[in-house]
Amino acid sequence: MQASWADDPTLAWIGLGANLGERDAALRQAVRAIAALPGTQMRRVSSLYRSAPVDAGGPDYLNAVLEIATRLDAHALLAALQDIEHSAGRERPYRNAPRTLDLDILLYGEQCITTLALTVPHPRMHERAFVLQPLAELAPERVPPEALRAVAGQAIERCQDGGWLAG
Ligand code: A4P
Ligand code: MG
Repeated sequence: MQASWADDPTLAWIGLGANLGERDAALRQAVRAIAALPGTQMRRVSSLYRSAPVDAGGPDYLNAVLEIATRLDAHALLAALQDIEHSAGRERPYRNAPRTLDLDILLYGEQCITTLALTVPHPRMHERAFVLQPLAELAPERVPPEALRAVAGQAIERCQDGGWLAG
């Protein structure tokens, strides 16, 4: 059994999305809940973006990316994020259904992880402006310029700087 605690904190980037309910309040609450996880420290948050649904229907999304330093291992972090999604009323009627809160692990340090439960880097992140644009604000070295160029045609608007967290 893999240990849930690492000796040194790992930098990780979490993608946040919501397209149902009080979207900005849900994202703010999620950031607070992630920052309160054991062994976890919030470092920075990106601007807030409004984006048209990609490969999905329903209302526009609000999206952002959060940078944390955590001693939780990647699977323990995933389980914690799923608990937070559940607390926000997340339901999963079908794949890519509209959602009150989606929390995805985009990057976990330099690790590449492929298990039944978890794929890191997130397998679809390089196809999505709503991930790459906010991630590039925080960790430009992790976003290849050609990937950003490839998603330049997607409908996305930066609607607030990092101050959105203050509400
Ligand atoms: N899983 C595997 N790898 C990861 C990871 N790196 N992070 C597994 C999080 N979860 C990961 O996810 C299904 C399963 O993926 C989990 O049980 C976990 O073990 P889910 O959130 O329950 O459901 P889902 O919606 O089917 O998948 P997912 O991965 O969230 O979908 P996507 O591909 O991320 O797409 N358009 C805009 N504009 N903005 C959005 O935020 N989001 C989606 C969701 C589609 N279109 C969007 C947006
Ligand atoms: Mg998800």
